[in-house]
Amino acid sequence: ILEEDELHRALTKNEFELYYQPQFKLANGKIFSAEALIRWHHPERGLIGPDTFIPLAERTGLIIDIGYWVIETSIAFIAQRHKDRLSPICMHINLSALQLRDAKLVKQVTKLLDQYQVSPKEIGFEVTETALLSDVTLASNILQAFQNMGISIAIDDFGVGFSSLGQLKNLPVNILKIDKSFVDDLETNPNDKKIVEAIIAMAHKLSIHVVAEGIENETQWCLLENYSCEYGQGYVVSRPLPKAAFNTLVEKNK
Ligand code: G
Ligand code: G
Ligand code: NA
Ligand code: MN
Repeated sequence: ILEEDELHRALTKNEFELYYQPQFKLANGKIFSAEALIRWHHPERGLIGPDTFIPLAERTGLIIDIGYWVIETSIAFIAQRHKDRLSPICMHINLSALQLRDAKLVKQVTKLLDQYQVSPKEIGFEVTETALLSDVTLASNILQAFQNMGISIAIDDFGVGFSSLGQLKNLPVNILKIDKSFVDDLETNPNDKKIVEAIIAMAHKLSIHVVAEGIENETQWCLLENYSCEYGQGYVVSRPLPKAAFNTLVEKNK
């Protein structure tokens, strides 16, 4: 069982690492952005994924400090890419529900962007439908402030939560990420095909871009492209990678 103390230690001893997974245009496979995904190098257990420790971090409130570390590390990575004269990439950062109730968040992000000389256009935030449920007004005010700055806002895992497409029109949303579970069954389930097609059409009518998650093969890629989905993310192009491998892949993809 993971303990709160270990999570504290992970932060102070620098045991976390960000991996980066490319997001690409379905039309040509070109990488234009990425999602930052946290990993934990546990001294006894080895590499641990977020599903095993983010829930504990949320229960204990440590997600605030961990989330801040994730934001700063992502922004620092973009700044380093500038210095290395690498191609521009928009970095998408996951936010938990608790972070969307933290009134200091907007100021902190503004300060980090300024400190690292990174443009708001170079980052985006991903939030789940359920994260928006707890205090919709405060959460949507925070997201609106980010959107006003030029930071793009994505709804993650769309379709598995409880929000409706109707709610989308009241939220500051630029991107909708179709959950992997729909992509998984595209080839076999005619209903999933129809749902995905409808989600994409509706999003576009609301001027919201669509990213399909968890694309693993060319068949899924083609189907999604035929439904006018613009962007994708998945093993078919790359798994989440440590920063050096990510940079190499992006340069090769140019
Ligand atoms: O990296 P992986 O594909 O295993 O991610 C599993 C889940 O963990 C995803 O739902 C993802 O959104 C979440 N996750 C990954 N990194 C972070 C992070 O930095 N903060 C938060 N809140 N969630 C994250
Ligand atoms: O919930 P969120 O969408 O943020 O989580 C992304 C999760 O999906 C991460 O755990 C990431 O490693 C995983 N993932 C990304 N692409 C693929 C894929 O093509 N196949 C599978 N099985 N998992 C994927
Ligand atoms: Na995410
Ligand atoms: Mn996602």
